[in-house]
Amino acid sequence: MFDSLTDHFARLFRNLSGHGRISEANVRQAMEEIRVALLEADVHYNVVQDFTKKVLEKSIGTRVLASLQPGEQMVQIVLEELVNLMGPVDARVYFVDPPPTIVMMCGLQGAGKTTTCGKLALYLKGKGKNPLLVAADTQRPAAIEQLRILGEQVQVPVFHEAPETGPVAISRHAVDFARQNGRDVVILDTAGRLHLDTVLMDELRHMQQAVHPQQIYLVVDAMVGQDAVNSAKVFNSQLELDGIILTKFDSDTRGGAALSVKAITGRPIKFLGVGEKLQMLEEFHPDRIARRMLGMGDILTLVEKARGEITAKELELEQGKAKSSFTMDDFLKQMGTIRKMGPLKQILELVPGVGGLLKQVPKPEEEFDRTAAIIQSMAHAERQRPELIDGSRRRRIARGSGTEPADVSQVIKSFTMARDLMKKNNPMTLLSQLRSLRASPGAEAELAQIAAGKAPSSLGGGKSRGSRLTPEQKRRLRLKRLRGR
Ligand SMILES: Nc1nc2c(ncn2[C@@H]2O[C@H](COP(=O)(O)OP(=O)(O)OP(=O)(O)O)[C@@H](O)[C@H]2O)c(=O)[nH]1
Ligand SMILES: [Mg+2]
Repeated sequence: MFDSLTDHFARLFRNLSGHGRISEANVRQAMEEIRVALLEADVHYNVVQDFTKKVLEKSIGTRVLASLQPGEQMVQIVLEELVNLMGPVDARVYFVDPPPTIVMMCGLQGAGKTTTCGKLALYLKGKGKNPLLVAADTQRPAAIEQLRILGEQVQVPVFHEAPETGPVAISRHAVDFARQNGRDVVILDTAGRLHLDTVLMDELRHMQQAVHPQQIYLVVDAMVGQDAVNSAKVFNSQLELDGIILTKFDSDTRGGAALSVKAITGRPIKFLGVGEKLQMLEEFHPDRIARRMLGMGDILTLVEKARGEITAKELELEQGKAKSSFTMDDFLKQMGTIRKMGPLKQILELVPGVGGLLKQVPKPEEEFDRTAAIIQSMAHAERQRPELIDGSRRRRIARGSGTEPADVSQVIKSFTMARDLMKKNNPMTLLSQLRSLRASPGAEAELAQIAAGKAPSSLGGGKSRGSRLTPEQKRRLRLKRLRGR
């Protein structure tokens, strides 16, 4: 996700932090670099101009120029302005009383409307709602079947009628059905068109007039960039959108659509689609995305993902292990749990300070698989007590797993570090930390600090309390983390 943008920012802040103080000329030069980075990320020209102007105004004030930590101050200003650019947004869906709340999904062909209907149904079910999916795309015969299958997967009923009935009548009938059957949210899947045309807009407007949806969401493919933003503007002028759902955010999007769409259309992004699977819908939080763009990680989202995957039983087992003996087998299991949370690259990007490291491990899945193969090639006793592994055992394990002895050493080293971390500094394991973070009342503030790169102690970054670093050393360490190295 926005690799190039993050790279640009990292380089820039690294340069700035090299100076004890910075001059107005330094700030202006940095702004020029930010301008280029944003344009390359396919952010709308007007948005870039406006953004750089705002950052520049703030930066040439005393806050940066008179500061002893100009680089950090500048990062903070850029962060604030990125957040302002994408927000504010309330990611919640509003429900009407009496029900049902009607949500209409619209967008160009292939943007991800039907998939997003399924995702939203699952998300709302998680919020205790009883949604009804409606196949109001009568253009493509296969569309009804596609929605029916999705409905089955998320266990939400799908209302459909013969295509000849037409989308307007189908929508009306669906709302009646929902009223009579206690379905409190109606999600209308509509037809897409290759281009914006009056037929599409007329159809959507007729549906709107027939059932008065309380929420109209435009589904936009993040990969399309600028063009997507332009089409969003047209949709908004015709339909008065309530929000935008940006899909395919897991692909190699440059970030342009995410950064431009609010400024251009005045409508906020409400959700992000981050994968084809139905649980891969994230609420949109501008501060979290801005942090990811700056390579600062996103602990809050990480915690939310962990919440879904870590079972109480796993946690109990792990905590027991942390107290007694943590073995290679446990290490393997822990890796398996993290893998379940989603594509590793996506997960790792959320960890503060890890963004930059990903460059060195372009395919973390393969790295995980290799580690697993190495552990699986160890004898039972070796997994319990890796200190048994001497030179000849190491060569045997390497042969067995198709790796090099140095790889085996590396795995043992990572394992030892993880084990020591649990025993000494962090009595709580990684998984239990993720779980406990959400449970404690002050967690949000603590996490915001961690996410700001201040003290990622909970993820094994070392404790800041009680350390004997000088303020200058601490400052350097913080900057290093901010830069994701
Ligand atoms: N990687 C990724 N793929 C997605 C995401 N959302 C949707 N897709 C894929 O995009 C393709 C099109 O999705 P659909 O939901 O059929 O799109 P649509 O807008 O309903 O398409 P039409 O009804 O033909 O206009 C499918 O292959 C989906 O799996 C996402 O967030 N990430
Ligand atoms: Mg569709």
